[in-house]
Amino acid sequence: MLYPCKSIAMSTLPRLILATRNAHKTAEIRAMIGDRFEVLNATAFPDFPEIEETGTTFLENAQLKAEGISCHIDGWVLSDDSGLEVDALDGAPGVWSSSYGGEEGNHAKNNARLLLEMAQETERAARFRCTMVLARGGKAQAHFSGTVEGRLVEKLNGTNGFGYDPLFIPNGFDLTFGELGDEIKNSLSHRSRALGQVVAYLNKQGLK
Ligand code: ITT
Repeated sequence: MLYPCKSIAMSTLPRLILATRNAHKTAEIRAMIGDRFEVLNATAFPDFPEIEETGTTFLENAQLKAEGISCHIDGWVLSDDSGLEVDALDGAPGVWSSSYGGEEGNHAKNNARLLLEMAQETERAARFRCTMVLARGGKAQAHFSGTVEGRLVEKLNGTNGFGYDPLFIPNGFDLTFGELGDEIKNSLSHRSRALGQVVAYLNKQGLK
């Protein structure tokens, strides 16, 4: 008697390991390249260490994360260090975007502090920046960067995305990333611009 084949939970796509536990970054990256790569993040590997972000630039932190994870697994590892730079605040919160409100990863507190710091400011220009590092065998192989310019609004608008998205309007639009939604964000974000270069690089290495 013949039995129907069981579906096997294994992907035939090339694997890309993200050196992050941030579910939002992972979801965005997966939405952008999940049809071309099997995208896993550090939560799939409970033995991976926590990497301390002791750098003072996006590139330093991205390199620490990519190399720190890549020495524990074969294959390509991709890190993402990103943040918001505000002109009126001399580039703050920048590299310290995720703890700006005093508590690591607390987006409500980060946004509350940003609103407070910007309350009297008329100069509202800001940008998101993303630096990605690809590592293999514990060594960084290449780095990539993407930015999206825009301006800050005076109150939270929208619930899409994460982090500072409800406060940021990208140039050319009148709505925040929080209102525009994933599809538009992923078509022009700092992350998508860096990721486009990552994919081109991996394709050149024969990974398609
Ligand atoms: P990993 O280090 O594990 O990747 P993380 O959340 O600590 O995760 P970062 O150190 O790169 O990541 O800090 C990113 C912070 O920058 C994030 O917490 C947000 O506050 C902000 N940020 C980055 N990209 C963003 C985006 O697309 N939209 C809104 N805020 C963003």
